[in-house]
Amino acid sequence: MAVLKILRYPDPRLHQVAAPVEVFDDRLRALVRDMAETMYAAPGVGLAATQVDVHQRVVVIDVSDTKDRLQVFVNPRVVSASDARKVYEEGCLSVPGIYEEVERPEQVRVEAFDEHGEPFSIDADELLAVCIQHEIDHLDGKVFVQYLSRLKQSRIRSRLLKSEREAA
Ligand code: GNR
Ligand code: NI
Repeated sequence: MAVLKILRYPDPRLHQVAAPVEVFDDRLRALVRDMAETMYAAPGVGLAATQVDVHQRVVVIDVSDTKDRLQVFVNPRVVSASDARKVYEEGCLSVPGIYEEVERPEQVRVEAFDEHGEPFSIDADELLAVCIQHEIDHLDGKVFVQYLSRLKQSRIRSRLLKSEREAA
């Protein structure tokens, strides 16, 4: 088990598109365990493999208050989305200290595989719906700040580069 290092925006590796998982082996399950440990340590409600510089389509989520309901999504796909949209104030472990409103479909149906290769489908709403869409975006190389205006994106980029310099 290990807590992995989380890439920070504007690291260009956050924009790599992750490849589908083809083999459901112990290596995948070790990655899932390390990602869960990293998410709980952060703490966060979700983590995409892209954020730990592994460019495979793996996501972990736990939106429970008790932090004992890990959900694993391998090769997740949104197969349908509600017409209704909802604005939610999002944050991201790769964009620390920044919280901004993003509008997304309120409900989504997601198909995925678990870490043993078993397919499943879920209807997500509320925070889970926000989170799974946010995580699938990471797998596609997209960070939530890309929904904001270019001015806001450039301010966020400058702020994070400055805090990186000050931390060095
Ligand atoms: O911990 C997280 N909280 C969060 C809050 C609102 C919308 C999305 C998220 S996901 C985030 C963890 C993260 O960065 N996942 O990629
Ligand atoms: Ni994120």
